[in-house]
Amino acid sequence: MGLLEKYGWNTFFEEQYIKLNSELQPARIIAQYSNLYRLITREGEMIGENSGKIEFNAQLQKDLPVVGDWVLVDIFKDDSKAIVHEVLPRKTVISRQKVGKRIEEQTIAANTEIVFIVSALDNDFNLRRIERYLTIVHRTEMMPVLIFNKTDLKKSYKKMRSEVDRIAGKTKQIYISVKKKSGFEELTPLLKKGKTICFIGSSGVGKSSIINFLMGTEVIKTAEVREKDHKGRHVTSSRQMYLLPSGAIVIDTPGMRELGVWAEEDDLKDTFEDIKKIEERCKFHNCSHTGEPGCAIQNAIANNDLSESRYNSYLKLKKELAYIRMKEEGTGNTKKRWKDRSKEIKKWRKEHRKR
Ligand SMILES: Nc1nc2c(ncn2[C@@H]2O[C@H](COP(=O)(O)OP(=O)(O)O)[C@@H](O)[C@H]2O)c(=O)[nH]1
Ligand SMILES: [Mg+2]
Ligand SMILES: [Zn+2]
Repeated sequence: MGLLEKYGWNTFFEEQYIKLNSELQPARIIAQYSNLYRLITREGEMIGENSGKIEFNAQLQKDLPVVGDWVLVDIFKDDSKAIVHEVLPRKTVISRQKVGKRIEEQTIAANTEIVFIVSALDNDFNLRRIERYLTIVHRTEMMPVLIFNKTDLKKSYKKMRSEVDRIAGKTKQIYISVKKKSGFEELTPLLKKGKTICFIGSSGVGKSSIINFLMGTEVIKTAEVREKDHKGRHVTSSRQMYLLPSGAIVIDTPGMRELGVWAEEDDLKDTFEDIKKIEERCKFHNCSHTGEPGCAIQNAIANNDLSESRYNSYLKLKKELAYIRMKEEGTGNTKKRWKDRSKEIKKWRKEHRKR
């Protein structure tokens, strides 16, 4: 098996590549730094950077390569360096909403099959946040799995588990403790050779600890490749891919303090399947659930079949997503974007001349 195949290269990407009839070589982005990448080529691991053209043509962050992407590169053998010229079409991509005022999609990782949404059974445990994570995964073709770490902190997590049961729908739940090395018999069957799994979740829930445990060594603390940034300080990549002994490929991502959901209203139907079902039973087809007679939602809340906080969470997300859509459709936005983008390109060029 070649190196690329080990890192998930398959017929889907092979076909895209053949169609392009390119002289460039395929490579996978395995780590991202501010201006550089680490990538796997047929000839081994290399440092890579974007060509000026790819930077110039990218109008938005989502047009640029991200961890997990398959790209086409030109290799300079002497210094094991590669120039990224093109991104192959993505099979899947997981995105969030960019932090900041501007409404923009921010890609987290590309070409992954499964997403582990990691939470911890500590004071930070939050059902509403889990609903947000589920929504960004439901938007994609990927399979979400809910991982609950730090079971060792609770004498019993029965109550938490029953709360999760009420929001998880069909999504698989796995309860583990890295500290006690327990619960992994449920998780390991998912770590299939050649399949890519992305870990997401708040900072501190144990994503990196789980990956270290699965790797069998402390890769994340000890093997972080450091790149000098232009100020001479050391920076470490926060998005990085690891090849597990099982042959599965995992992507560690930095914790997100606040998750901006990037989705469409329609994506909520998977996260809130229960609410959608209840709504169908309202007497009036266009019921607003705010006091109409025969309202199934209000009835369900009164009977405690539906928790009010879950319903409010649904309404809040719906509002947020409607806002994103409105902003996206707003004219003038694209022009402004283009202006911001050319500023970024100028900055990028300046930095590159320095090096
Ligand atoms: N009690 C307990 N602590 C854990 C467990 N797994 C990880 N931790 C601790 O949680 C903290 C955050 O872990 P880390 O892997 O850095 O989280 P990340 O930010 O999601 O990558 C560290 O201090 C870990 O030692 C566990 O199963 N039980
Ligand atoms: Mg981490
Ligand atoms: Zn109703």
